[in-house]
Amino acid sequence: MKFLEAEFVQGFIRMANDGWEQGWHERNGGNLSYRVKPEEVEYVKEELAAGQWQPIGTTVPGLAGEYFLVTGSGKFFRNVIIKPEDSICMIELDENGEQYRIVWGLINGGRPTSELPSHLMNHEVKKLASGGSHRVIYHAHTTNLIALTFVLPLEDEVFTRELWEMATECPVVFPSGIGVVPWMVPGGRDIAVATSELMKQYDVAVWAHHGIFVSGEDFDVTFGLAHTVEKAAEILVKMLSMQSTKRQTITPAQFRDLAVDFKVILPERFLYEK
Ligand code: 2HA
Ligand code: ZN
Repeated sequence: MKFLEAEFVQGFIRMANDGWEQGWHERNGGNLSYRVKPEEVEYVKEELAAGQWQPIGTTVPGLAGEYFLVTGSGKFFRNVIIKPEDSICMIELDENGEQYRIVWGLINGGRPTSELPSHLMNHEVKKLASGGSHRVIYHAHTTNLIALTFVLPLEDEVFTRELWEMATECPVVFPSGIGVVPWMVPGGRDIAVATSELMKQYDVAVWAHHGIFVSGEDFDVTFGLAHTVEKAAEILVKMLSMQSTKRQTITPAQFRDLAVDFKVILPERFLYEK
């Protein structure tokens, strides 16, 4: 029971359930991973049992020897809270970052998330870019953000600016903006490479006609980021449903004022004149 009582495991389960309750995880949609701290591995060490090494499908040397808690492929977020040992697993990576093995969970068989290459390549990028502070990668099927990928141009500048305008907190919560990945086949190395390229500069990417992909330091910040982006998307969907144009909005000059007071850097490329 110690494994399931560990704070990082409890935090992971709570976040998965929060996503389910938001309606972002129909059936087996979405996936979550957490880069476990050495002291957390130590805490549960006695309950780990190593399975067979398996290829990751990509190479992540920057994560060699690390442990991750991940949702299972084909598993339902809805079930994580009631049967975590069947729905999630902890994996260990080998010393080259080429293979993984399950060390806990998925007791009825199965594999880690189908998006494991995307998760690990993004963990590798964000670990480096954040000096090691980022630990959570989350993918969800956020309804309103997906809807917007049918009507907005698939450009980072447009998604960032339109969502910033929908709620004053947005530029403070995601000042570096949002990257947009065009429609791609999910689960493979190509979408992993395209996403990790964007995540070098952003903490949020949109997968066109598919969902959101976010990175953060802990469960609260990462869930909060997805929640904030999706809330802004919902406001934009509502606004566009009432009227195709805005009567008034937050202006580039007002964003610049906000940046000063809130001590954030808002790249000028998002503050274009319309
Ligand atoms: O089914 O969401 O992107 C899991 C997914 C794949
Ligand atoms: Zn998905």
